[in-house]
Amino acid sequence: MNAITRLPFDAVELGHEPSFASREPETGERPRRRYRTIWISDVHLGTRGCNAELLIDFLDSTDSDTLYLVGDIIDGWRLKKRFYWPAAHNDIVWRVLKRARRGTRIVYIPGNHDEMFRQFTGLSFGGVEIRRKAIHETADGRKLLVLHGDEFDAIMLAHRWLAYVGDAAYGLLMRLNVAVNLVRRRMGLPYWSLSKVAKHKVKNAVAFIGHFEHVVAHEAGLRGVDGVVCGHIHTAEMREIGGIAYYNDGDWVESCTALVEHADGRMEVLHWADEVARRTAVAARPARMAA
Ligand SMILES: [Mn+2]
Repeated sequence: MNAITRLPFDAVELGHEPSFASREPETGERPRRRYRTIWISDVHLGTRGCNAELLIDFLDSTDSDTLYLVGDIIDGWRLKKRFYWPAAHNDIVWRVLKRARRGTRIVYIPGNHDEMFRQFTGLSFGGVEIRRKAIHETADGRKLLVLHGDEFDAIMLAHRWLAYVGDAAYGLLMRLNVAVNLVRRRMGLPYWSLSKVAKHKVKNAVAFIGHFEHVVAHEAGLRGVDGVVCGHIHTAEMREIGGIAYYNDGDWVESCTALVEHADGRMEVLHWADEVARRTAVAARPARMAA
């Protein structure tokens, strides 16, 4: 193995494009699924919880006219405490910037974990527009308010004690989730969200999520839009609440989900771990039959 090809800084000095990771970027083996719009949020780059591999796979498998990054993309809180930045996290930034260069409109709405970027609201970097919130018009003419969702935390004050108690338990659960999936991957099993299962079993968490959804939909209704797209609570959803379409694109820590708009304005939540599991099952079938 040639050492130079593995060191991006040597490559820069030699005048080549820096190769950020051990794998070839954007191999393009699969045809990309085309959507009108894609929303992703709560990626939490800079933490061990981020499922970078699945997100890279998603970015390499899809394309869209517009991509919304709906907050908590980079976890500045965690990075401040402890610097963690593996090559795969660079790969994600690289892919997003390359998308902008290919002509995708990219709107970045920072959340509470990447609030340091909020000071750049109204500016544009490398073709990425930074906004506090946005109004998206769907192909079927509906107006959707797009925001991260932490702006409703104040209204959710009644649930603060739960958030506080929940935080410690949540951290432990996340570490467990990483450990469980490390073992699963070694055993050749697909990604499985422990926290997703646990969270849906905890009644309080369900009540909290339900309350958040109602608050967000109500606030969106007051602003005269047809619907709202947010993230923040790491729970993908798509439903009607009081005449308002509530969409949540989920996250890439627990559920690995994205919200997409098809060419005709139809919306869908994609569960990427399931998509990958399905693809590998299909690929493995002939081998299993031969054995
Ligand atoms: Mn958040």
